[in-house]
Amino acid sequence: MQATQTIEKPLTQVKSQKDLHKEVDASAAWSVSQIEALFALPFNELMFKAQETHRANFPDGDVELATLLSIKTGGCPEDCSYCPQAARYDTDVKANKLMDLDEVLEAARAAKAAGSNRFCMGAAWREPKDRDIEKVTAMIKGVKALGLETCATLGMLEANQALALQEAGLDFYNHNLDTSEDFYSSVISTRGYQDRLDTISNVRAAGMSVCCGGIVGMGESREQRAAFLARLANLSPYPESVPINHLVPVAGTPLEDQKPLDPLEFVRTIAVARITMPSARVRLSAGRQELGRAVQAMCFQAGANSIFYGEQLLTTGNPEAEQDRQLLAELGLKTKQSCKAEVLV
Ligand code: SAM
Ligand code: DTB
Ligand code: SF4
Repeated sequence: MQATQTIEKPLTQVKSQKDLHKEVDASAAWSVSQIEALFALPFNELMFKAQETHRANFPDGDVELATLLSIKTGGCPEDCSYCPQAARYDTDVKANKLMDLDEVLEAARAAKAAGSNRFCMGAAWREPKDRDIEKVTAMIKGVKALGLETCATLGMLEANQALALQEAGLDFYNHNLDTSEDFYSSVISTRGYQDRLDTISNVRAAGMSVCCGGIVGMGESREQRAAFLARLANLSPYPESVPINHLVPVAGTPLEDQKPLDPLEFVRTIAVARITMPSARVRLSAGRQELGRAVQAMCFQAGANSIFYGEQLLTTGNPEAEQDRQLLAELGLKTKQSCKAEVLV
């Protein structure tokens, strides 16, 4: 049984990110009711706690820039209700084959030139075949050699596939829990929650960092949002990167008419993610265009310290890079320094 943690847990002193991550993880365990209690705090109280946690864990206060590239778009056999890439929904997305290595590297070079820290390659697969893994490992090696952090999101992974990606130099694997376990079955039926947890544990066992978050605003209750964050925060250790997507309701998907979540509830969700996963990079992900500048500014105050950067997510739009640079500059936010180029052996 996991130990519980009070909301009043004292802040950890400033230490290296790696130490903090291990230390916090050892004692972290959140009940759904504790997380609901955070959600229920007066707004300013919640924001204050989130800021305190953020400052104690990220003294540099920088924002990470991650650029996405859809290396294999559309035609996916899964039925995720939010996703424009599912073959069964009549959306504007056309299915494409896996991109060539050269095209991927060209996009990665452009991302690097625009100041990106991380390059994340996404594929609309239920799970990759072994021959896909071979092609993606060449991409990972090439992107890594440019001096970018690498991330991939290719669907479910077997242990040997995770190992092959890690050996190629993959730093992060993105695989989302997406929502709470009890809401999950109303969103996706073609694979289960446990399948997701199994992939995450294969990624960990292979020695890669985990990028795992989800989507809010799909019609879930606050309690279900709290349960979703509890699952993330209680992963042992909790993910190093936590993308929080706001649903982008795409025409043709079952969620096309979903009413948007109250923006303040979205900001609360970011704050609660920051408090419960103090040393994780909390990424303001899909849906930023719809949020607008003021809500995004509140999200940064609430502890978001990463964004998807570049005018395209996978198939939907994102703010222009220049617009984001201006927003960050206006808010006086620094961007994370890019990691150094690595020499391929
Ligand atoms: N096929 C792989 C998978 O499902 O893991 C990787 C790509 S999938 C598009 C990655 C994530 O994008 C999903 O888990 C979901 O959280 C997010 N996503 C997809 N469509 C979205 C939408 N319309 N709005 C917000 N987030 C979305
Ligand atoms: C994540 O959590 N969000 C990104 C990334 N991981 C792969 C994807 C967002 C996709 C939004 C819809 C689209 O552009 O197709
Ligand atoms: Fe396929 Fe991933 Fe979209 Fe689900 S979220 S339909 S698995 S591409």
